[in-house]
Amino acid sequence: MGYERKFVLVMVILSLVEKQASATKHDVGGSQGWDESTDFSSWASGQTFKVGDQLVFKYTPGLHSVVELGSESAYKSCDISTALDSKNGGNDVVKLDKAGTRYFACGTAGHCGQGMKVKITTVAAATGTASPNTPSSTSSSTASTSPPSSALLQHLLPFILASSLLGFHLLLCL
Ligand SMILES: [Cu+2]
Repeated sequence: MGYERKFVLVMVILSLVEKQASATKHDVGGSQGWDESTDFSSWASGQTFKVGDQLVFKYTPGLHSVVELGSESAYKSCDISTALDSKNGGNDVVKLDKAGTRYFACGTAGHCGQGMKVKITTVAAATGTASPNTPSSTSSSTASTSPPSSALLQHLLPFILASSLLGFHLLLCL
């Protein structure tokens, strides 16, 4: 009975650690944030956006806003009238809940034209060990470029944590 409960506890901890490791918060524009002077296309090209990740737009409220545009053409022409959604809190979180491309621009007059816009392409979350039915030959280049030792460590870490915790619990019981 008692042992079973501990096992459940360990599994809960494991799943929490795994979730923390997979979802990423992306501060849009990096340290410069959501601002006219930031080069968003080069920032975005250095990021990998996965399903479950979040975008965080940080800016001074009133100075800027975040408008989500519905199409590539609206994005290119800075046509804010077709907005799907808009936010103006200054610390706006957007969850990337599915794969695909989304377009964001600033709603302040003139800012989009000055380059204050970003195109986010979200890819399906690479789960690694959680998808054994996926043929390895079709997996993306990102999987092969990451060193196997660090990937292994990343997957072993929760187990090491959990087993040390379990050991500690058993020690207390004895
Ligand atoms: Cu702006």
